[in-house]
Amino acid sequence: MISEVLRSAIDQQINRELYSSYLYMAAASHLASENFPGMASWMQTQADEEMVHARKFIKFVEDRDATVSFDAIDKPHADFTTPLSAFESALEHERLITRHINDLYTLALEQSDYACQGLLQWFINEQVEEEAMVTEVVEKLRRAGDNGAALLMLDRQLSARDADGSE
Ligand code: OFO
Repeated sequence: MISEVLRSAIDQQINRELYSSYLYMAAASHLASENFPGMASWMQTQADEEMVHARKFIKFVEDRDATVSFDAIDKPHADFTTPLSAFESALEHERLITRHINDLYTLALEQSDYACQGLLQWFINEQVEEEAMVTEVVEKLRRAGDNGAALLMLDRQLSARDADGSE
């Protein structure tokens, strides 16, 4: 069994993971319409990963003999005006997710839920990777600035992202 307070906090995190997927899908669609197919593909891969994250939490709740309570997913709020602002929004979002994962871990400690701590350790490591990955793209985009050739090269490079996040 899982405590009610922890189950409810995981429900909220499931909603955040689904929102993350929605946000990355919106960014992918916007970048595709701006003719950055590589960046769009990168964002779509991330949207798919976020669904995997949501499913990981869902399965955990089910395995603990509890039921997930699904809530409405917010409209994605982010600045997609330029590739740089889209990736900066993604970075800001990942930092927020990291804070929520850390808070969940603190709660799992307070509840002495060792299984949940194990699950969350995976997410803690995942957040380190995700923040590093998005930071790298943001820095490359800042360096590219308005240079069209550099942006096209970066777009081609980002199209090579594998499902595991590596390029
Ligand atoms: Fe972006 O890692 Fe899940 O939310």
